[in-house]
Amino acid sequence: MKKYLVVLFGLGLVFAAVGSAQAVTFVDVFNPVDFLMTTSAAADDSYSYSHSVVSSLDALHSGTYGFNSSTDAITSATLALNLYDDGGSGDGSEKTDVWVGLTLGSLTQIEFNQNIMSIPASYNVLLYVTSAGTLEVKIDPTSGDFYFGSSTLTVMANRTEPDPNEPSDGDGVIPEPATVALFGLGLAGAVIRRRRRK
Ligand SMILES: [Ca+2]
Ligand SMILES: [Ca+2]
Repeated sequence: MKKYLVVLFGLGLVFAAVGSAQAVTFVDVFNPVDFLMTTSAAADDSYSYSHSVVSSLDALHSGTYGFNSSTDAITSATLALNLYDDGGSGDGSEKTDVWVGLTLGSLTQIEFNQNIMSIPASYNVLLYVTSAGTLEVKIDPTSGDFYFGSSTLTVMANRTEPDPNEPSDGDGVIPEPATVALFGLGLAGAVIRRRRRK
């Protein structure tokens, strides 16, 4: 009998874990027509754009959306950039800075004058993706010329579904812990009294 109880208890834990939180993945691909990025001493040669995993921002975006800040806790976020050389003169020295952040006015530099052939497959941007599921990105070329192909933001989160048994507002009565404790004490007292009578 004890064995069965342990097994049932274990199953209960498994179901509780599955029922409370579920891993979900959201992807936003920003894919404009590829364009040449060049360095210019005279003008601002940077290019900025937005990512969101809440819903598609416009026709240049595609992916799997539906991030909900009220149920989803972000566990990881990565940014993958597709930058490639144009095959022109002076090739091999194409370099860029990369900035990310909450708003265009408060960006953090995550790449410094890096050759585009050497940039990582993806950047960890967990610190910079807002709890709202958005990210601003700025690509700022520092040397040579190269193409911007696309940019992909992948966000993983734990989704906690609201408990259907739990009343959403004040119309259901949830016993307070103190009330429950008093009730428990009362039961224990009744059991002891009954035993003493025997
Ligand atoms: Ca080039
Ligand atoms: Ca493209």
